[in-house]
Amino acid sequence: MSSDVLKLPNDKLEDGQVLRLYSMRMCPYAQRARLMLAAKNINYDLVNIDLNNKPDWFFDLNPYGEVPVLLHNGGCVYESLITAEYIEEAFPQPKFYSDDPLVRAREKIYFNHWTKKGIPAFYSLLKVGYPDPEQTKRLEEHVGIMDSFLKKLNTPYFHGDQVGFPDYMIWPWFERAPVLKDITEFNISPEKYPHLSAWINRMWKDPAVLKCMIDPQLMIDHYQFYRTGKPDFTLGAAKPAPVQELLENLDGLRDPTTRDRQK
Ligand SMILES: N[C@@H](CCC(=O)N[C@@H](CS)C(=O)NCC(=O)O)C(=O)O
Repeated sequence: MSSDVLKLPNDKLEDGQVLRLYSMRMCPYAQRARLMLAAKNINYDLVNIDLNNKPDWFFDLNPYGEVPVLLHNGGCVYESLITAEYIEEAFPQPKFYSDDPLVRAREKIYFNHWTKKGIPAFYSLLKVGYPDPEQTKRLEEHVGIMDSFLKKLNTPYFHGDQVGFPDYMIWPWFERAPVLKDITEFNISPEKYPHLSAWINRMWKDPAVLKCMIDPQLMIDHYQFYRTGKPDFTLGAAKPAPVQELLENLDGLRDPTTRDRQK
């Protein structure tokens, strides 16, 4: 699995690989797909896209120009939740969604809440980059709701007694909790969020979580850049990223709105 060679959509898959995922190392949305693939032990071709230099053909795959994008059986799927659901359905064993429609609906409520309310609050605070009281309160509310879901469920995971689909959909942002704490002092303490804290500790023991874990230093470096509006998406690539040079030229950073197609 070589992730530093940019492969075109019609490039042949290597023997033993069944699909290709376009990703970006630090992307939590792409991590949703990576977690599902890891949990199901599926071989795939991982290709990281430099989101500052997207090839034109990438927009043919996903008009939003975002990762993750999954290629399988001549088709193309994007949007992380849809992609993860596709993986669950296309590779049904082992199963990570419940067969019971009511349980499945409830599980969707959990990750839907996190996606619609928690994630925007997470990024608003991260972008401020210091312990802003208003944004902290907003995030506390939604992290609190996630804690109360688990409390009401009274099971170790959002999926029940075992890790499952909702857990993997929510996890990537909680893996980033230490970075958020580092930058904004937002703390998911066991005193304030006992159920969620216990879930985080359990999730850290999951083999798929460990397999998809992002180097914490890489994550810290990424989010420092992220706050400047000009993240370096090649951090951690086989070729060393020019971190020092970028840091020295912060004033000259391109406006993030110009992040677009490769010329
Ligand atoms: N709603 C999308 C969001 C995906 C997303 O925002 N991905 C980011 C990377 S973490 C991206 O590709 N951004 C494009 C860019 O920065 O130009 C999903 O769930 O897949």
